[in-house]
Amino acid sequence: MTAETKKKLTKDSGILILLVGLTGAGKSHFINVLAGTQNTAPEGDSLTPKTGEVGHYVVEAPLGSGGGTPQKLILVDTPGFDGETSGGGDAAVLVNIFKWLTEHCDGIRLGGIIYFHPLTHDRGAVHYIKIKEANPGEVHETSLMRYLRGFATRLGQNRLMLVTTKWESATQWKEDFTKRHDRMSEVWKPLVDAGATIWRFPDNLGSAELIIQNLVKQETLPLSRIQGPPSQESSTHKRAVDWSCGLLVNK
Ligand SMILES: Nc1nc2c(ncn2[C@@H]2O[C@H](COP(=O)(O)OP(=O)(O)OP(=O)(O)O)[C@@H](O)[C@H]2O)c(=O)[nH]1
Ligand SMILES: [Mg+2]
Repeated sequence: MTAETKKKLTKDSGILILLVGLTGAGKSHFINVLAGTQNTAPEGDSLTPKTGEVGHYVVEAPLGSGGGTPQKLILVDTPGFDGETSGGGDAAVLVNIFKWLTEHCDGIRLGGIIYFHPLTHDRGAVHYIKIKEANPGEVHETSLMRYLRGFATRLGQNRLMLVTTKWESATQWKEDFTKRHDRMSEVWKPLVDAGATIWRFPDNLGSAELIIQNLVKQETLPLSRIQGPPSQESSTHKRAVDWSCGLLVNK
């Protein structure tokens, strides 16, 4: 397992998997579980956002029960949504992701995107939907939900994995987290309708491997699937902003 920063990532480097999610949801922790170490990707404490910049880690893809040829995974760790580490909120996180992909990748194939949500967030649905008190029947999606729907739509079936984390905290909460997970599944229905799938990560290697195996058993995709067609715009920043705005457009 290594953190590599200089060489461009090509189709021979491995399969790229993008890890995104709320700050503190456990993106970096997931990498460490897969790597079998505690400090490959720096994890945060319980109070402050940690990962401030996009970066990647290389791990061997877990082989399924049928064996197969060993492959490398390029796990891309990203700053958390709602973390405000870079200022500018979720849109700024997306702009950073686009810039990183543009600067560091040259032909690498995409396996998919894993999105993390911690069940410890009370009223976790607020990250995705808003319901007006005056009209409870009217549900509005947050921009985060619309970004995720943009990813799901562009990726197609089974490529956006929505993963609930921090299951073992349920014992301290004295609450059945299955209910929270099921509630999130209802909230995420528009994402599932767009092709996303929902998974549980009870903080062990087996469940991390299961999630990864279900991604990599499918054909890989060109990175352009999420980046969109080549733009005439010469400035990377402008292209990144156009891209993040494009994700908001419902298609
Ligand atoms: N109990 C439990 N703790 C977890 C789990 N995942 C992460 N943690 C802990 O939660 C804290 C935050 O995890 P990180 O992996 O740093 O979260 P992150 O999503 O990378 O957060 P940012 O880098 O701020 O975006 C750390 O103390 C982790 O050890 C989990 O599944 N269960
Ligand atoms: Mg992190």
